[in-house]
Amino acid sequence: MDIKVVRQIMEWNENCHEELQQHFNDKKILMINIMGSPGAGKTTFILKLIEELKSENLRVGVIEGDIAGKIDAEKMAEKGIPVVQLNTDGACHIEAQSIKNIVPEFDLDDLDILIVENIGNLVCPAEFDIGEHLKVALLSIPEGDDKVEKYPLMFTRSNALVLTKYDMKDYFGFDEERVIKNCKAMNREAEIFKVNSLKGDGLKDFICWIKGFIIKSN
Ligand SMILES: Nc1nc2c(ncn2[C@@H]2O[C@H](COP(=O)(O)OP(=O)(O)OP(=O)(O)O)[C@@H](O)[C@H]2O)c(=O)[nH]1
Ligand SMILES: [Mg+2]
Ligand SMILES: [Zn+2]
Repeated sequence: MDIKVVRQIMEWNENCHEELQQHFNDKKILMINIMGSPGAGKTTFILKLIEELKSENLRVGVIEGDIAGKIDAEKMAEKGIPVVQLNTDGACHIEAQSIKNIVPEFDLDDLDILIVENIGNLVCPAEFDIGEHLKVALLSIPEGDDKVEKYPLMFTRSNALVLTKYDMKDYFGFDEERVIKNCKAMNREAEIFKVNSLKGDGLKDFICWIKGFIIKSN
């Protein structure tokens, strides 16, 4: 399968977040922006999530954001998932204009959900709205239980915090209460999920939550 690769060019001023969101509403697409550090488990989470969503007849497309290469897009394509690779050539976040440029590559009438895997970075992806309905921050257990305090914007602006690699919890002395307390203190509405993406444990709760946002066709 040939993977379309699009480059992000940072020469615009227009913020088309609201226009994009309206377009997704018109097309009845739920758009989810997945963020987190390099290696937090974003791709593994998305792959397992889509596997489970498929069994519920929900159709998902993916935009894979990476500074370079198409390793993650290839993983999606292998599973027959409609995917476009966005390469930022060094930029450490995705902007709305890039999403606007890429959206025509998808047949939105054939999708229910569009997922963006943002650049691996706990800092500036949180600053940019990219047409999404939901921002989801992934924090993996091995990264440590102080990250919510050290990178507050990510956890303040996200609708959900997913603790990934939850199967590793006993090996890293991870103080889950500390993380939840700090996250809730800065973002009372944040949903919190605990997931092992290798096996899918904990994904059901996440799916149940996003289903509340799926825009029904009729
Ligand atoms: N034990 C365990 N390992 C996991 C889990 N999720 C991901 N991993 C592993 O963590 C590593 C990184 O996972 P990726 O899904 O590639 O992480 P990513 O956030 O997409 O990484 P970048 O795209 O490079 O930022 C891989 O070796 C995965 O197999 C999990 O729930 N449990
Ligand atoms: Mg990835
Ligand atoms: Zn950046």
